[in-house]
Amino acid sequence: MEKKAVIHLDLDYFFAQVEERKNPSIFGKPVVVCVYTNEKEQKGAVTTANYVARKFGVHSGIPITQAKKLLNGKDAVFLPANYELYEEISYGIRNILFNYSDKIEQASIDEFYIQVPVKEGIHEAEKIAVMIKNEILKKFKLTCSVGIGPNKLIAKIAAGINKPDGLTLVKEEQVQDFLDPLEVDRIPGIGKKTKEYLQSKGIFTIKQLRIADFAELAEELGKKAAGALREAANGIDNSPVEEEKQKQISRMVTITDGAKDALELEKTINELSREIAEELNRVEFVGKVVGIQVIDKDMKVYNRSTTLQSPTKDAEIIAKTANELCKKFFLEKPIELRRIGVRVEKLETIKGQKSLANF
Ligand code: DCP
Ligand code: CA
Ligand code: CA
Repeated sequence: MEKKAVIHLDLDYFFAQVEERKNPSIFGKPVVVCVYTNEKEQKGAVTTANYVARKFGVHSGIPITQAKKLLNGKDAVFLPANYELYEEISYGIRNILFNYSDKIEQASIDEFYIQVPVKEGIHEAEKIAVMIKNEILKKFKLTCSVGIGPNKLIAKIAAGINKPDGLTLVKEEQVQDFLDPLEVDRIPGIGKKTKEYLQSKGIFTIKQLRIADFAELAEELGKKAAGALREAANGIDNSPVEEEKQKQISRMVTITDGAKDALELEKTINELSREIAEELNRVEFVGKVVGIQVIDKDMKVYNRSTTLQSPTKDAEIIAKTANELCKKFFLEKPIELRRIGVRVEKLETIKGQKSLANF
């Protein structure tokens, strides 16, 4: 059987880090990203804060009023959450990951599992993780923390060990030594309540959990929950990286200085469209939505798309639609282009479409 490793990737202080990149003048100050429920009274909750703000006790979920008290006189910056931007960057990062593996599971807006084959050993996965980190840093100027392990559980726990900008590798034979000294709430799913319960039983570390009296835990937590804890404490996790069905096919290129005029850009879009059409033909899919992604010199990402009359895999239709989107975009936003991408989404199988047509 082919050997595999799992990489878990989690962006560091995601919303706040994006805000720092967008506005470098706030770097170094406490930054708090908020969701306001009442704009006037400035009420609401903190979505996240950068590490400078965290030193003063600010963290996700606390009321904004409390954060303001904690940061009183600290020259802190309070910003409203800009979900559209975070989603776009999340989408861009996902696209980067597909260059390294096609087995990708997005676990949240800033978290991904990436399964990679390793023939020679897990160090191959480490190399891939380093390349991914570098590419995300280069393209989005964002740091992330990654964990590499024999399964999703170990990769996820490892990613949380050295934040920010961390990289933690746990080999199969190191799993138990890695887990044993950690506190029980490093195991995903162990929240405050379970932690307190376990502590009341004298169980603080994963090792203590591993050797605890299972019958006693099962009696109080239920057999299923206790069983899950025991498996986790032993580093066992057989859950697969849930590969999403391919939702889109995209191609992207960096624009060199010579290719900035409209004609050059059109040629580039035609070429990308041709590549996408080839891929659609290969996998026997057609798509109903054609989109473009434009990234400007400050890494700002823009997406535009159109729904077609009927699904296609035709290079000319894709190219024509993408070129129209592009022209419209540049009329509305004359930005300095760095990268351009074309994508086809809302994919369906040609077979499925045929049977629909025959119906
Ligand atoms: N988030 C939120 N409300 C929460 C928790 C998180 O809105 N209660 C948002 C803001 C975070 C993003 O989700 O930036 C990712 O959550 P994480 O838990 O991964 O936290 P961060 O990325 O902010 O920080 P860390 O560096 O600890 O991963
Ligand atoms: Ca994060
Ligand atoms: Ca996260």
